[in-house]
Amino acid sequence: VPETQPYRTSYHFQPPKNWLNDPNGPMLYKGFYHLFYQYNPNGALFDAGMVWAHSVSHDLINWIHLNHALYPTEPFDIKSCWSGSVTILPGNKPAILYTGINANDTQVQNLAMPKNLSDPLLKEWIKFSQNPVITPPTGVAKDDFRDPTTAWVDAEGKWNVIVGSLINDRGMAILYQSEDFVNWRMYKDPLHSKEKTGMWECPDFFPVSINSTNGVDTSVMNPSVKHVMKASFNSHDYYIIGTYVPGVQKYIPDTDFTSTNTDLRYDYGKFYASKTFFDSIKNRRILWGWVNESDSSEDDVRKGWSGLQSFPRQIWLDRSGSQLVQWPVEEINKLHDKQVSIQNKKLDGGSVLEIPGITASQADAEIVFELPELEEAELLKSTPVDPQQMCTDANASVRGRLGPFGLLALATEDLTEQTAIFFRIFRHENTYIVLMCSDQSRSSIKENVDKTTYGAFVNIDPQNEKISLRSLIDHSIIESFGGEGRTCITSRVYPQLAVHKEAHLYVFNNGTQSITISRLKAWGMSKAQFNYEESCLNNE
Ligand code: DQQ
Repeated sequence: VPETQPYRTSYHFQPPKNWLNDPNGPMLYKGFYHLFYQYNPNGALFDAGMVWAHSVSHDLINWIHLNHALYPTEPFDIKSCWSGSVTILPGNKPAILYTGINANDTQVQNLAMPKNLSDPLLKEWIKFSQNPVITPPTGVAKDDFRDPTTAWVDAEGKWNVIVGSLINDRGMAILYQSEDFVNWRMYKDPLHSKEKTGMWECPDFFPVSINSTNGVDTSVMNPSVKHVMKASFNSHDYYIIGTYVPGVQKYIPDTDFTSTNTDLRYDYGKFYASKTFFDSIKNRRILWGWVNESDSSEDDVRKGWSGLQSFPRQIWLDRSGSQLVQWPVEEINKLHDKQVSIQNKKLDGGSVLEIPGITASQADAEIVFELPELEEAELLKSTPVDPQQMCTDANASVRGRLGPFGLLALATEDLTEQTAIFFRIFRHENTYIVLMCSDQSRSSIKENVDKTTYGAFVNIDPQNEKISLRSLIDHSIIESFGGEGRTCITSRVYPQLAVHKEAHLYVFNNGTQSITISRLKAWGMSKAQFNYEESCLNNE
């Protein structure tokens, strides 16, 4: 990471320059992971003329940037090639369905196929000559119809795909069916919809195993799976878990979206327009999400780029069946450099402990806390409802009893700059409540940066389980996983002083009660390799 670009990351996916947003069509093909993504080849901000940039990897860590897979050329996508997905058709033939912005600014769904299936890199894509294959139905505005999902096969052998939309203040997943992947008919009802949710961008619909962390292929339907419906709206990725009844094309959520802040999210910080795919080699489902900037557009233009992809996360159904769990893919271990460990260390109230000897600007830290004084937790009179507000009202500098305790990341030695990721434990009637916060308020002495505090509850009972925190720290992004991945919070920060060698990492306890670090492991991270296919350089 050059000194002049302190915010570029060392192991998060990003192109060398320009604007990036949604992950598109992730897949595994002939041993290569493919990641396409929304990209503006002309600048650091979002604009017309979006393309599908394309990169491939053997390990989800090191990437080769290829030529753009799709870019505006035809009347049906002349203004932009927007988001979409890949479906692997029988015979191991990948097909892209994507949204084109046509000459008339209408959002239409287009099909593209690889030119040469024997090329594992799938460098060239051919747009179907009779595109578009799907156009907005009556009653749908021309700019509220986009982002087709990976298709699945139903009990009758038909292809099913959903497209995000909005009708009369009701966000929805409109269902289309096809026998040949070319001719699509709209099903009479949307697969799901909900009032007051906004336009459903980048929907995702996939099965998760009830009894296993393994993933399953998108077309799997049997009593051992539940189905997840994800939709992106109001700047967040919300999801519900439920039962898919294929014959009648009904999706019955266990609990529907409520349009309140109790709705489940993949991430309670910055994370949007995400997409999953099934990795058939390692039998897992992997999630990618777009993490946008928190600095100003002027800053983005100055630095020449904007947007990151999250670190890829494995995703599965929690034992409770009531939520999902996410965890960085195991390949991250390849980047682990120098390791520091701490065991059974008491942290008195009001203390700070440095994690020394690793590159704190690019690190992976995992801590398990024990709470010997759990009964001392603060009592809450009523059931708390707004965790983000609780984190905002009491940031890391506000002393509590059990907590705040956690990490101070990208911190200067004098703690002037610091991003605090921490927990507070409360008691309400006979239960304990675990609050997780990511406090960016002191992340930088710079102004004109969005320093909003994020917060969420962690669905664990500290009487039976220790409290764990893992944070992936990478110059200007911190992805935190609380309660072994039950609650995730991603933030973007722009320290001015705590950069490179000036960045430090600490464990802190700002409660009055002592806690114990039962174990801590932290690694400095090596830099991932990002290379070009030679010919790529001629593309821009
Ligand atoms: N981004 C794409 C759209 C999608 C939105 C355009 C979500 O297809 O709805 O870049 O971030």
